[in-house]
Amino acid sequence: MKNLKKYLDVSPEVAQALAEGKPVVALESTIISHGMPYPQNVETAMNVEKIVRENGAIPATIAVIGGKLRVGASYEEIVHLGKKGLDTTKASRRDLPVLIARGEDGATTVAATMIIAALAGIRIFATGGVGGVHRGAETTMDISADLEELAMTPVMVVCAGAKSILDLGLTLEYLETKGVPVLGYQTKELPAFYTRKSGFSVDYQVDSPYEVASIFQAKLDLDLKGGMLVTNPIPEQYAMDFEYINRSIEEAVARANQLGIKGKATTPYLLDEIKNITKGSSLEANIQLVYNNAALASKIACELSKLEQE
Ligand code: PSU
Ligand code: MN
Repeated sequence: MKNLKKYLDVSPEVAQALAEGKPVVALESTIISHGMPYPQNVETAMNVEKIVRENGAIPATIAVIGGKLRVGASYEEIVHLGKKGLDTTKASRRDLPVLIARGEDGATTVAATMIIAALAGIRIFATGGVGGVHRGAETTMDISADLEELAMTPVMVVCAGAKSILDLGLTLEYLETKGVPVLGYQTKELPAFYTRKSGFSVDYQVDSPYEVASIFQAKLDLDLKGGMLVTNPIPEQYAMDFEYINRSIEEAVARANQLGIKGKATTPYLLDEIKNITKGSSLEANIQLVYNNAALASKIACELSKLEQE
């Protein structure tokens, strides 16, 4: 890789942890700028970092700051992105070179966070939900770049499944075609973000952080291209009513279609509209599932770092 140092800006704490083979968990920043309102976004991001530490790993929040690929963003940088909200560029794979050349800021999606994590040598990444195949993709061709990234970049993503703003069946088909393992943590059913159930099955149920780490190690050792998706259901006590949330999602999708919302604006629009339709009650569920994923990702990172030292 040419001149990586010119582009990457890794915090001293994360750099040292990586050099010593300690567990590190990457965290994305679109969830901060576009996924939640201020100030809950900043509060959640800081709590997530704390949870990662409590579970034995080092957090590395990733963003583009002044054209640099920042790994281990500071509190000030997180506040900056959180306050700037939707005015921050939502940065996926295609946006990175432009932001770098222009010296601008960007909040990284799952795809862009995976790229930057891999460049820095981080293997595990925790978030809320991933992008996927949108409903109606057979005519709109709206398929998140997150899926292509999972197909090619060697980073494990721990999430709470995907929101049913997506076509979950088509999303699973796409991941199968691209050779991405979809694991369910202590479940056979794909969780649907706000709910523990979706009506769709994962490829494999896994039951411990060690098991997940050993599957991923085999994938890395064999140099099989791409990442892996670990889907972790929202804790029971925070899960939303299946019928209620699905009705709210239907309403949000219908409104987006009426307004002709397209491209990268679609996912942020739907997230915000669902929050409004549910009068904010979806936000608490969203926050809790992210905490749950951060804890699991950290435990997996600890196991993987032990395996790597054997
Ligand atoms: N899904 C969520 N919350 C999110 C996102 C998706 O439930 O915050 C964000 C993530 O950053 C994800 C991005 O990578 O949206 C996907 O956007 P798109 O569908 O435009 O690829
Ligand atoms: Mn899209």
